[in-house]
Amino acid sequence: MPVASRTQVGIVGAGPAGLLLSHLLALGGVDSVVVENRTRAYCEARQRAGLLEAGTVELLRSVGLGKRLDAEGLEHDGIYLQFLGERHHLDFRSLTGGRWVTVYAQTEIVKDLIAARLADGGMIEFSCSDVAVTDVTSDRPVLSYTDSSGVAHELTCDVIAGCDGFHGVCRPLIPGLSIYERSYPYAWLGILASAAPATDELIYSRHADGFALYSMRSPEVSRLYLQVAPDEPVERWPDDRIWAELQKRFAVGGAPGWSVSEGPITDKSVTAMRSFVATPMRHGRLFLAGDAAHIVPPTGAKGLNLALSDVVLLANALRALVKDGSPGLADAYSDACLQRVWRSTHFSWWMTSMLHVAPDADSFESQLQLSQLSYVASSRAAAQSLAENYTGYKPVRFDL
Ligand code: RFL
Ligand code: PHB
Repeated sequence: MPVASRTQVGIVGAGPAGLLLSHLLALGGVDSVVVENRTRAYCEARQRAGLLEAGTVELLRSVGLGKRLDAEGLEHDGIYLQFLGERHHLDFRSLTGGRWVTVYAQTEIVKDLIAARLADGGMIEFSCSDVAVTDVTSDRPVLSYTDSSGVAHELTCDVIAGCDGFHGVCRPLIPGLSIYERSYPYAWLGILASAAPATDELIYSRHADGFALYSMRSPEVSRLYLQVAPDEPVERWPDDRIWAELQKRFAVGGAPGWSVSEGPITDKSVTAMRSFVATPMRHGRLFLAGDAAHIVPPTGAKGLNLALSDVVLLANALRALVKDGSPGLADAYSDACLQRVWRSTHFSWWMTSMLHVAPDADSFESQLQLSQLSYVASSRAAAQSLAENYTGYKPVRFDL
C-alpha cells in the first residue's frame, strides 16, 4: 500500500519554476511538496540560462533570495550587436530610462532556492520515479510517486502545479490543448570555459557562417555558444575546432588585436531551438508553469524570466484559491501569463531570425537581416524597442 499524505499544493519538478513556487507559497502560508525525478546534484549542475531581467532580480531580492545574487551577479548596462565584422553597443540604461540586466547562472538560482526551502523545513523529494498525477478535475487531485528509497507515496492535494519542463508528465493531461509551434533549422553548441571573458558585456554576433554568442558566468568563467546544425553530434566539435570557429565568428575589423580568451572547456552540449506555446495553462486543479507550457529559443534570454513570471502569478492565484477560496485569479491565470508569453515568443523569434543563418537562406533573406541589424544599431527608436523587450516588459509583482 502506498504511504498516504496530504498537502495543499503538490508541485511536479524542482527546476526554477517549481522551487520558486514552493518558496512563494511558503511565504504566503501555503504548504507544498516538490517531487523531482532527478538527483539534487543533477538539478544544481544542469547548465542553462544566465541572464536575468531587472524585474526578475527585483523579485528575487524582494522575497529574500538576493544575498548571493547581489554579491556574485554581474550587472550589465547593455549588449553588443556584431555584424559584418563591426561591433555596436546598445546602452540599455539610456535607452530605457535606467533598466539593466544581470548575469547570474540558473544553476546558482536553483542552489539558492533549494537551500532556502530546506532551511525553512520545506519538503523536496529528489530522485523519484513513477511520478503520476490523477483526479485533476476533482477538488482532491493526487500526486503519486516512488521515493528514492523505493517507497510508494500518494499525496492528496488541493491543487497540483506542473512545473516539470518541456518533457514532463503534466502537460499531456490537459485535453484539447491548442499548440503553437516553430522549430528552427539550427541548434546551439554551448560551452563553459575557465577563461576570463574578453568582453565586459554580452556579444550577439551574426557571421556569414552562423551566429555566435559571447556570455559569461563570472570574471573567471566564460559561457559561449555557436550556431550549429540541428542534432549536431557534439563529438564533431573537439575543443580546437570550437575555439577556431569562435575566433572567426567574433573577429572584429576595428580591433585587430582583440580575441576570444581561451581556456579549458568544462562543459559542452547541443541544444535544439524551438518556439512552443500550449494553451490553456490550466485544467481543473492542474496548473502549468514555465517550460511545461512554453519554450522560447534562447536568443532573447527569456525562458527563465518567463517561467518565474508565471510562478509569481500562480503563487498569487493559488494563495487566494486555497486559503480564501476565491477563484478569480486562478480563473484569470492562463490568460494573464499568455500576454507576456506571446510578447517573449515574438521577441525571441525576432532576435533568432535576425541573427542566425538558415541553411536554405538566400541572398534576399541575408540582406533583410543585415538591414534590420543596421536599423537597430543606428535608430534610437529601433534600439529602444529591443532594449525594452530585452530588459523586461512590465514586471509582475508578488503580493507579499
Ligand atoms: P526546467 O528547468 O526544465 O525544470 C523542470 C524540472 O522538472 C523535472 N521533471 C520531473 N520531475 C518529476 N517528474 C517528472 N516526470 C519530471 N519531468 C521533468 C526536471 O528534471 C526539472 O528539474 O523548467 P522550469 O523550471 O520551467 O525553468 C525553465 C528554464 O529552465 C528555461 O526556460 C531556461 O533555462 C531557458 N534559457 C534561458 N532563459 C533565460 O531567461 N535567460 C537565459 O539566458 C537563458 N539561456 C536557456 C538559456 C535555456 C538553454 N537550454 C539548455 C535549453 C540557454 C540555454 C542553452
Ligand atoms: C547565457 O549566459 O547562458 C545566455 C545569455 C543570453 C542569452 C542566452 C544565454 O540570450
